[in-house]
Amino acid sequence: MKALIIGAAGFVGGYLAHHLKYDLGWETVLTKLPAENIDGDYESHDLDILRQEDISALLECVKPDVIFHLAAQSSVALSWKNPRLTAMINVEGCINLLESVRNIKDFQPKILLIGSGEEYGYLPNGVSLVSENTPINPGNPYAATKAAQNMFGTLYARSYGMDVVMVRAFNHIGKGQLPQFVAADFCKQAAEIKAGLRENIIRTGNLSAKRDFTDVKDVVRAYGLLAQHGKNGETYNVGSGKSISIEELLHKIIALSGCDIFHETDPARMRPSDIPEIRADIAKLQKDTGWMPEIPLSDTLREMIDHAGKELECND
Ligand code: A2R
Repeated sequence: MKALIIGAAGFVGGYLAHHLKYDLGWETVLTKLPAENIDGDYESHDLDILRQEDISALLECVKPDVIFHLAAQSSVALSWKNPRLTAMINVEGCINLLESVRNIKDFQPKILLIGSGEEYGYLPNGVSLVSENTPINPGNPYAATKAAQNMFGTLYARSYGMDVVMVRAFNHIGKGQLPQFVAADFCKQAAEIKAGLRENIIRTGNLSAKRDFTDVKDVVRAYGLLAQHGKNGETYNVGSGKSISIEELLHKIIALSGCDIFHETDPARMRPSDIPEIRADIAKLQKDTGWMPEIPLSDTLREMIDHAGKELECND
């Protein structure tokens, strides 16, 4: 099996590349933006997904069996500041990929379009567990673009018979994640306190929201299984199926740090219009692939705190 990961220099790409090459034994080719770097022993190509002719040339040359489309503007905050850029990368970029595949004769790769649990957005009253059939109601520009990506994928599968599978990934966490995401932010702050670099107060946003967290290594295993067993034109939630409050997450991180840590609300970290609770119904994913999350949350958080501590030592 030959896989191509588009947008492999981001947070998920490294984990997915490692899983495909070393756990599944697949030939694994990566793309990155020219200014980005990729660690490890992989064939890699520079690619900007806004340049359709470059996507077509690369596909003609690599001819992958499976394409994982990770390239994105993935920051919700930046999507508010620059919705046009977000739409260009996330929607136009995806159309460029779908059109490139469609225009190559006798070429029928499986395409995994990686979207987000954010697509569900505001939920009907009393609903927190969302299946793929729950109506989507995006609450920010990033989510709107990912919803559009999902619709284009579904359309191309139905209308052109292309083998496209859509994913809605819920919060995935692991070492190496940028501190703009809540778990990585708290782990970094805890590591700084542990190292004596700051007062023992973690600054937080809204603590009452409940979210569905999964280790990124479990998430990429789901992507590998969906590439093999995901059904053409279908959307799959990828998450743990459980939710925990950000407050509970914070207390786990504090306990794992082994330090006496207090917390304080920081208005700059409060997000407007938060959705109180969301968790993924993963029955469809489990039925079609047999996937189950395996890594306990506390193992992931411990690894993240240790990694953040090591990074502080390296930056010394
Ligand atoms: O924005 P950068 O410089 O971090 O680069 C990102 C890259 N990217 C692009 N690649 C090709 N052509 C473009 N025009 C373009 N613009 C941005 O895609 C980054 O290296 C990669 C996406 O990685 P992350 O932002 O770290 O996302 P992550 O966490 O790996 O998530 C993978 C996928 C994304 O589609 C998310 O929206 C979804 O999973 O949840």
